[in-house]
Amino acid sequence: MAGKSGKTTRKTKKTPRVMIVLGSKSDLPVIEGMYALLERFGLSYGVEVASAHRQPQKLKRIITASEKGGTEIFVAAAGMAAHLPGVMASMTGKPVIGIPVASGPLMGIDALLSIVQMPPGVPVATVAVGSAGARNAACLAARMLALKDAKVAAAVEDYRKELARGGR
Ligand code: AIR
Repeated sequence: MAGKSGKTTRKTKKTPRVMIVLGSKSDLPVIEGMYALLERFGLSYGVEVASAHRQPQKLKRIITASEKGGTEIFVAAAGMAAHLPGVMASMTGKPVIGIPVASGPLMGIDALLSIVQMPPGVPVATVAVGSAGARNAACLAARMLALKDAKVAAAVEDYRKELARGGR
């Protein structure tokens, strides 16, 4: 993780169940709220930076290695002409969740439209713009994995109960 360690990769396991890819290091603050949620849901995750436009080969390598290692869900956060989630969805058959980042002068409208308007056959599950979307990406990944994982399902239900009690 960027910050104390100065690194941009954070892994709780060698092959994380959820792989998060960012279009730029500058997107890191947007996904900060994901970590506690993913940990609460008991999901291992990794964070990589690979711009679909600036580093397409690196992106391909990340997808290939993650799939080989058993990653089940990909999350992609990017701003401006945010093609990262869509390009990732073209490279993998696993679910891809896209987080639009409000990084440019259009304040995320550009990223939202770039991510949500995928052509038929290549889906990206688009969540809200910014940090709310990042948190929902963590929740959505957990709900997907909960379908086949009772422990994750219990953690998701526990979180929902907390929300119902007024938590957020
Ligand atoms: N971006 C990077 N490569 C392609 C795109 N769309 C996005 C990043 C970031 C924004 O452009 O996801 O939100 C600005 O990136 P940077 O690196 O200039 O700060």
